[in-house]
Amino acid sequence: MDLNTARMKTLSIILAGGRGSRLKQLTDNRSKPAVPIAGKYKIIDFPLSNCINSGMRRIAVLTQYRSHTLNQHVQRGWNFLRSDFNEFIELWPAQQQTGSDWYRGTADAVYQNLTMIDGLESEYILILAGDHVYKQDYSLMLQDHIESGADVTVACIEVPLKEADQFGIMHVDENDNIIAFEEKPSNPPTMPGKPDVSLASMGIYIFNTKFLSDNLRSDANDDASSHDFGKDLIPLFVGRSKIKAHHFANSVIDNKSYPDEPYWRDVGTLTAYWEANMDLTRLVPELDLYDEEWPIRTAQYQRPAAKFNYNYEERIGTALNSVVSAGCIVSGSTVEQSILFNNVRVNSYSHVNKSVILPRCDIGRHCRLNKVVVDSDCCIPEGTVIGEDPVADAARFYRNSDGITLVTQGMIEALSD
Ligand code: ADQ
Ligand code: ADP
Repeated sequence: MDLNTARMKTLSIILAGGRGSRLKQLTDNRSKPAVPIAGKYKIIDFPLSNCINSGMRRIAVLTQYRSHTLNQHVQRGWNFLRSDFNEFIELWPAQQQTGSDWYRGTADAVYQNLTMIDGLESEYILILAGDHVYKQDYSLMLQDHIESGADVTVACIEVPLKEADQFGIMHVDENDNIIAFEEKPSNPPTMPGKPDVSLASMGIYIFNTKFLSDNLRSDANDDASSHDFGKDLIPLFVGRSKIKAHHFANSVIDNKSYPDEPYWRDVGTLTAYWEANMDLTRLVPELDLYDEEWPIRTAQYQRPAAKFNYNYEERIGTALNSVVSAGCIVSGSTVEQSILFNNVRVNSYSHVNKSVILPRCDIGRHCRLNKVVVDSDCCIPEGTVIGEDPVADAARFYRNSDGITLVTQGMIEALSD
């Protein structure tokens, strides 16, 4: 089968149902894939854009936890495919199709939709997480999968040993057959000859459809299983089925040379989320969002351009090394190494440093913010200082051990109670 036909015979399934509780109050009212990122996007825009750009345009988004804003975003921004060309992006909410359970785990989420999957008669299934920030050409991974004759191919990336306990960790032989796999091991094994590095699963899988559906059906009846790809199914295939690793570096789309691995982030924690946003304020970010060859799309709204009002007497009113989105007004204040999402206001004599300000926030006059993530729709009262006194921050807001403070609307309201 040529690659073009194979792409059209692939169903992409984006797992977008998880809560992402390590993002703390940022996922109180939205699922992790719906968390805003990089100024104008939501995290799910990355796998969705990768699918479109890879020519894999039959996409199901599986939703469950607090899915309202995610559904809204996908409906408003991602409804441009034509079903008469056999292309679609559909939302598949958990709807108790196989009993009274909600999705019990990632594998169960797919299992519960098997009737729909069977109806689509696809040859291959690409399983993606809805919460990773990266650019990848999945068609190159598909090509690899077809050429190797594998039952399942798992995308992998080298990660530092100190982070390896957060991932599924594998061993491969010289032909990239996966010969061992352990989900989130407390004592992760390292790669041969690389004592500081482990080989991690990216949670991205390509399955032959029949192989997947047979295995999901038997997993569903296994009471000992937690019905999760990483915990249950993938380890089970090792030694029994043809399970191959695909190196992420072989399916990135630009030809740059990377000192380490190409850019890929699972923005699972508040620190990782803050860092992924900060990465984009660098002089030359590793993740190039300005690359017209591989556009990252999103739901677009009509908004005016960003505006900067300079106070010539006091010489303030600018943004330095920052990403400022449409609809923002920075007036008589300084924004430094920060990300302002759409429709943010920063008022006079304020200083915003190394911070991530989500949509529609208003930072009052004379505020100082340092290493703060401000959730959407927050009005920061005049004169508020955050990021200078850890004890005061922890008492009013959520402050983590890396010194990053998260501020939400609820926390601001509690201040005036
Ligand atoms: P985790 O990221 O810990 O590990 P998980 O939290 O289960 O895996 O999330 C995977 C994806 O599935 C996420 O996009 C999440 O939103 C979604 N999801 C979770 N529960 C769901 C449910 N009930 N219904 C629908 N969607 C759901 C996985 C692998 C590891 C691998 C890492 C890489 O298990 O082996 O290393 O991904 O990040
Ligand atoms: P500050 O405390 O910085 O003075 P303001 O809320 O008064 O904050 O806004 C500062 C300036 O931003 C206004 O004087 C105006 O020039 C500009 N501004 C505010 N809202 C808008 C808007 N909707 N369209 C255009 N400019 C605006």
